[in-house]
Amino acid sequence: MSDLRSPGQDYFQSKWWKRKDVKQVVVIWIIATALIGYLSSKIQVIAMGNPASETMENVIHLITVFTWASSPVAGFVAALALQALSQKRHHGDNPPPEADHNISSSPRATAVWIIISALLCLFALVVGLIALQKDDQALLDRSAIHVNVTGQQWAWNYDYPGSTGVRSNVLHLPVDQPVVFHVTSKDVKHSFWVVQMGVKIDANPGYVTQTAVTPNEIGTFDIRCAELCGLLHAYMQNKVIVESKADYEKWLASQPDTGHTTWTAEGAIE
Ligand SMILES: [Cu+2]
Repeated sequence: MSDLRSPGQDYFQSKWWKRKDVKQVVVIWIIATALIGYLSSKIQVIAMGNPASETMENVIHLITVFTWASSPVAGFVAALALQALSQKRHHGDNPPPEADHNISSSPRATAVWIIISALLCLFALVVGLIALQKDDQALLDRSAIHVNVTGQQWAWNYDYPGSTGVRSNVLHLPVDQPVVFHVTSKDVKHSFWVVQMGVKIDANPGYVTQTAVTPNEIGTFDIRCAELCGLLHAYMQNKVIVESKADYEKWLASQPDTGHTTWTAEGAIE
């Protein structure tokens, strides 16, 4: 073997795929990819609960696709680490022999990795943009009701434009009815997150952001702040009650006029 060749060249000019350590890495890679892909996608979805809107079903689909697309990368890193850690370690005074292969000096390996990561990024960008476009279309639904959402340390309040000044700290929504949220904050940045409906948007002081969803399940679901906003951020959560149209109308009519509805339906702060 010539001393003039770099270790990386040796590695790729020998029949590297027949090496025992390479075969071990490939086997661990396949197992780790399957485990990481399955567990990561399942645990995330279970943690968020059953979907309460079509938007959430799309979000779960997107999470699953992204997780499976990235799990071979995570699986490969895990396989290299596990294979290396499982080898005999050197004990005693004599140093171990230098490694006879060095993949870091191989231009071919570098090129393969750059191409794979570029393709993965492009895939995430295109699929993500397509999903976002669906959310934007929902904002234009003319049959939607409107709710103004105000975040402040550390609570959410909901105003119903067009009602008699109804303000509530529990969100009520009619089932199967599109709703547009106009979201702002009184103090610092928060993030309005209706967990089981797959809706999340920043609440910024001085601005109104908008998002929309159609709840399709009757029940009680979680609303949380998803932006670290101070000491009691973890407690900045309340509930959304999705009910029949009749129950919703009854609830709205039973609420006292608090004089808090200060926005227009378009979301501008008056
Ligand atoms: Cu917060």
